Amino acid sequence: MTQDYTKQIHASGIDIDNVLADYQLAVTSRQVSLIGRREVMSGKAKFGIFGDGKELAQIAMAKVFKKGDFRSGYYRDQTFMFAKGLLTFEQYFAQLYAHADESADPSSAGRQMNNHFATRTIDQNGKWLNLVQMYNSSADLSPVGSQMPRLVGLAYASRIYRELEQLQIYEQFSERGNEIAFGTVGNGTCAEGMFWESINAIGVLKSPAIITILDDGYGISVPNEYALLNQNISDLLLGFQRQAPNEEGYEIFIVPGWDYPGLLNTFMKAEKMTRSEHIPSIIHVTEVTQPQGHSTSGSHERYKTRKRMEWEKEFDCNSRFREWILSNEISSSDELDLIEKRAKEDAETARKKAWEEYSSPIIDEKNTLENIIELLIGTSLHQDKLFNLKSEVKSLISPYRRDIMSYVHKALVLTRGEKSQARQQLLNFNKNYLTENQRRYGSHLYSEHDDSALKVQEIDAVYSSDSKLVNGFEILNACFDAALERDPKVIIFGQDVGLLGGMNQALRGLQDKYGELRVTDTGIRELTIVGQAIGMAMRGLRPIAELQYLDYLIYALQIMSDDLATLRWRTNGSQKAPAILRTRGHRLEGIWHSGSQLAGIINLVRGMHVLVPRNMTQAAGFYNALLKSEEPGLIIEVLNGYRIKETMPENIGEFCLPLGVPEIIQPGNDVTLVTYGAMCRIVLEASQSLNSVGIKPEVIDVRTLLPFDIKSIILESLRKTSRIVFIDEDVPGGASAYMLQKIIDEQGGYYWLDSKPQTISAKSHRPAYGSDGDYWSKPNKEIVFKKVYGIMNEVNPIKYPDIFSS
Ligand SMILES: Cc1ncc(C[n+]2csc(CCOP(=O)(O)OP(=O)(O)O)c2C)c(N)n1
Repeated sequence: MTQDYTKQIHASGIDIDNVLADYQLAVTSRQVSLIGRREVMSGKAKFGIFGDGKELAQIAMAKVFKKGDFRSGYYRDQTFMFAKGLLTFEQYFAQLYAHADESADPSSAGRQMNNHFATRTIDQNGKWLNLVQMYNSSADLSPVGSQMPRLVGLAYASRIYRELEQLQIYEQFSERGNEIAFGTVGNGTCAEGMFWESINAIGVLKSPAIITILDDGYGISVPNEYALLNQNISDLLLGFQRQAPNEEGYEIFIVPGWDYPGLLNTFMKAEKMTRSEHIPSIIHVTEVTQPQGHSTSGSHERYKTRKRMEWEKEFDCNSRFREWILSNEISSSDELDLIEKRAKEDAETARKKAWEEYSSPIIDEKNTLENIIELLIGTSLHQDKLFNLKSEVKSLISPYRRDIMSYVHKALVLTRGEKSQARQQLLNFNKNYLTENQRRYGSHLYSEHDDSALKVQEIDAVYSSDSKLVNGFEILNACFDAALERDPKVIIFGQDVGLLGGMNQALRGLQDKYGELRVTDTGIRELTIVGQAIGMAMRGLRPIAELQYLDYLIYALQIMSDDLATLRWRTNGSQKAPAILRTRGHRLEGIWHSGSQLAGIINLVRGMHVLVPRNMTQAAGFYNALLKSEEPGLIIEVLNGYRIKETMPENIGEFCLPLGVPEIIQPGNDVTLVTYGAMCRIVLEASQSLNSVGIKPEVIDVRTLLPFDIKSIILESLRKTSRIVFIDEDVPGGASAYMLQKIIDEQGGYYWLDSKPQTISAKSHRPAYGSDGDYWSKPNKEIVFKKVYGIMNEVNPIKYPDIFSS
């Protein structure tokens, strides 16, 4: 059997001489796992999760992973990362220690916990690198299964690049779609819905993915019998298996995780077929072990039987590998002992170096503070207390920066009211330290480069005497037509967008004009529609993904929040995914067609732009702006605006609206009314009624919730009116409270107030069905009138006598 494998390996071109190098890697990777756990237990790191027991499968995967390929994996993949040269042992430890420096932890600069990997796809200026010349790893996530939705897009991008002739010129992103997207996932995670949705989507999209399921029988302490029907994931997946070579579906492979030649052979077979024919594969790696248990948060002796523990020892992949090498006489036990010894030394050397590099700059900072306190002692009235403070600082052995900050704070409080050169030094240290650390942990939430949506130049819409009055949807239709024409990387997809042209006809005729791959229908799978967009955008495409209604966006909110919104930040600005999400909401009928859960959304997707245009022309201006930038954004169109007439701009494909700049849609002096989206129309109507009783509100459309009023236009208005009301259709305390906080607290609006700031929102319950249900659930023009009139009545009861209670 073994001899057969060996022959096959020879026949397939894999160099058997690499076996010892593989062994060395496997045992060194094991060593760093062991040391990693020890470091956590000794308190030098917060938490550790490791790839022990999974070494061989990852070595096999690494052998077939080529330049241009993408990994979308999970926290067990350290051996793969080592094997491809994407991670050094030192970097592995640096991440464990949370070394907040990109040169030490290139995956996240200390922002992500250990074993969360990423490789740079953009340069220091935010520009795309040549992805086909690199091994690529999309940035990992902790929520299990979340690597799957974007895998859909990473794989589908290869199909798009292969089949769309116009894309052949983008050589930095793809070599004719030859790239494979490699997913890795644990067996426990296969009980997640997003796993199944992604598997189905990849199959339907005929995309070149290889999904490796590392099956160690447990998800933390829960064995497969509680998680998977029949306890066997490859059995469950049989329905996805293609029945004949020319049929659709997956090729499914099963191989034990301790079988080195078997793994090499399986990955080779899968890779060959997937790469050349774009047939997705699933590799179920069985009989995998977890020698140190799940993570540092518990010990597996508590939930594994003695029998299982013995079995895990016997089937440990590294021990089996050693036996295989010896039985095939590839090496001697002396030589293997030597390799193991070297592995220990290498791992220990890397640990030591990583710790020194992590701790020495912090020690330097501590020393600087000590020196400043020493100087303060010479000049302060509180010498004794400062002396004690200095001793405390000195005694910090492995300080965190938070300790240093805390002592700076104490010293500043102690020396309050004093003036000296030493205190000035302390103040400077404080200021610089705050700035440095805010940057260290807070930079790159949004783009800081030329691809920022905030840097897109505003271009006015141009109209002429010939400009036509058309339905709102026709404006969008022309905008998307221009975008598809302009940039072959623009790909639009979602439910009913292809053949039907969208539920609201904004894409009518565009599939006919640009073909099925540019404007495409998808299944009903909001989560993976967004995942598809994320993965495609990570590979340089410009997806516009449609979610049919705002209410259904909640299905995708997890991945928007955890993956798309955090990507740039969690990689410290080394990856981006400029995906545009499109949906519609605000007002129609019923619970699930009129939701406006904006606070929920904007609180969860910091890192994305959230735009809420009041009409389709504004929406078009925002699509154009986002497409000129390379940042992710969500545009929420107004559901009942598609048939309202608007004038078609002459430059529909070019004009751009600025983000973060509200628009005064009705000037006035008495009270500032701040709103957005569909509420603009209602507030304008209320405003007309208010005009009739002598009140002139200034109505402002905020237009974008993220970013929010970066030019303080609302504050300017408030300075004039001294009164303000925030109005929207979210629940009480929702996005209206967000707007209030921005202006009153953040921008200091409280200073200009002569009346209590107020909010008008929908009711706490969900919107009821029908016109009456809508009226009694959402804010209407009478409510707006009443509230604003009430404010003016309080100001001047003679001029504005009470209407509603007496
Ligand atoms: C969505 C989510 N739920 C729970 C967790 C906590 N958690 C972390 S790892 C893990 C077990 C995953 O098991 P499996 O997929 O078999 O992978 P393994 O760790 O065994 O390799 C769980 C439940 C999580 N990270 N994400």
